[in-house]
Amino acid sequence: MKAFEVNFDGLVGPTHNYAGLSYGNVASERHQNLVAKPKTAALQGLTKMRTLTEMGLVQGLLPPHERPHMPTLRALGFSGTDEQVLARVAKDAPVVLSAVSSASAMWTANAATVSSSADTPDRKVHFTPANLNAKFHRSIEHPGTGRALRAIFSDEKHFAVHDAVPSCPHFGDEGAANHTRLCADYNSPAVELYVYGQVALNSEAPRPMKYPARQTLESCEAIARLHGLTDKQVVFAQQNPAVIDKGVFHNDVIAVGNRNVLFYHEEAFLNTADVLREIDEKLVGADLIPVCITNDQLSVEEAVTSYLFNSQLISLGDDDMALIVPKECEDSATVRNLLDQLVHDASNPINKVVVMDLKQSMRNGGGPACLRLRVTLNEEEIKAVSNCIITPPLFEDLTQWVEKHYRDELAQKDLADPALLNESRTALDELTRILGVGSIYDFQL
Ligand code: SUG
Repeated sequence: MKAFEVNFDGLVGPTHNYAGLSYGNVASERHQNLVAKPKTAALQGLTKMRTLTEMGLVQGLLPPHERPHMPTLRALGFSGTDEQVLARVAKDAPVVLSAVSSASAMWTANAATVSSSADTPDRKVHFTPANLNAKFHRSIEHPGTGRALRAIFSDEKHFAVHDAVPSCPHFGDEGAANHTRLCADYNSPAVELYVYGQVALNSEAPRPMKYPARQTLESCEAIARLHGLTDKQVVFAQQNPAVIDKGVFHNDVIAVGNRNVLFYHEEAFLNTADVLREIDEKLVGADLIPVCITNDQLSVEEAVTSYLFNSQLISLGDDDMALIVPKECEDSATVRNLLDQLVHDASNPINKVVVMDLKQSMRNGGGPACLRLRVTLNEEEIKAVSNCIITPPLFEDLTQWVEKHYRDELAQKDLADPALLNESRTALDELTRILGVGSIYDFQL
């Protein structure tokens, strides 16, 4: 049966803001306290979704989370009416208010790790929501993500949604941003590449000196076990700690793969030659096509500012591939030249580049690849997805919904405004009706 890569993009939530919450993510730190434009951010994301549908891809979306998340504030001891809770947290712990207001669930590459039914022993698509325990504002996402995934992938004949692995540094997990499914064809069995930043239990193993390594080998192993994968189906590779210290907080900031192509920077991994050999040995029905960018061609620093590797690498038909790159790639003559060489190089199938303006998300360190969760689905599974597949009418409804409910601008001081909480709840309540996903938010239960 034919299978497709379906991208589920995160719809940007109404509280999109710049709080500088992600130490180790240079864009997040650099843009702290900037006034955000939530409406523009959501429309930029929707435009990317529409562009991919127009290129012939099946495109899905995942709904935003409820923010500010009042149950978290109450669990932290803030009490009284919602207005009193907001006033107190704004005064006593403004960073906590920023964290529970973050629209970070938009970066659905961190929502979960996904194994396709072609890879799993029970022939179901398996999802494990990421615990995201490295950052407080992200650690509160996984219960909401699990609920949304269970609403959308509700058919237990085809889908299995696990709970996140235990949320502690030992099992730090950032989801699909550190996971790549390499295969001959979407419907053929794959090698799943799991990239980790450190080994939690081995203090001798290399680890970054400056910035945190968010993903552990132990969590990668746990997820592969949960999904029923065997040794022959997985490759565990360590990220080069030196690039984490240069701002590569997820592997998808320095590498992207599609089918049998791996586009990566030479500094991305430790022991690169071994990693490539193991992938190639385990890949069934095709040879790996490594597309390496060297230090001489592009520095790691420029890879981080341009976000070249945070592109989506997509298939156009059977033979051709396109890179969906952020507009920031156009700002660098080096990157422009590299892209030009890449599309004219007949030794790889990449022959088209599409530029997207995602500036609002990019300023928080979220490029095209961060904004999407890839789910390989065959024709029958696509039919079983309850909702959330983009069609032209749904795109129109969502655009109108954003225009109606989102603010043009949002600053840190606005997060304490009780009107923002009400606006957000009204918007999300309406969204669940538009999407037909039922009640998925705490305020609806
Ligand atoms: O976890 N930024 C996100 C960006 C996630 C990007 N995802 C991938 N690479 N797949 C993060 O660091 C910044 C929020 C703020 O500072 O307001 C933030 O959470």
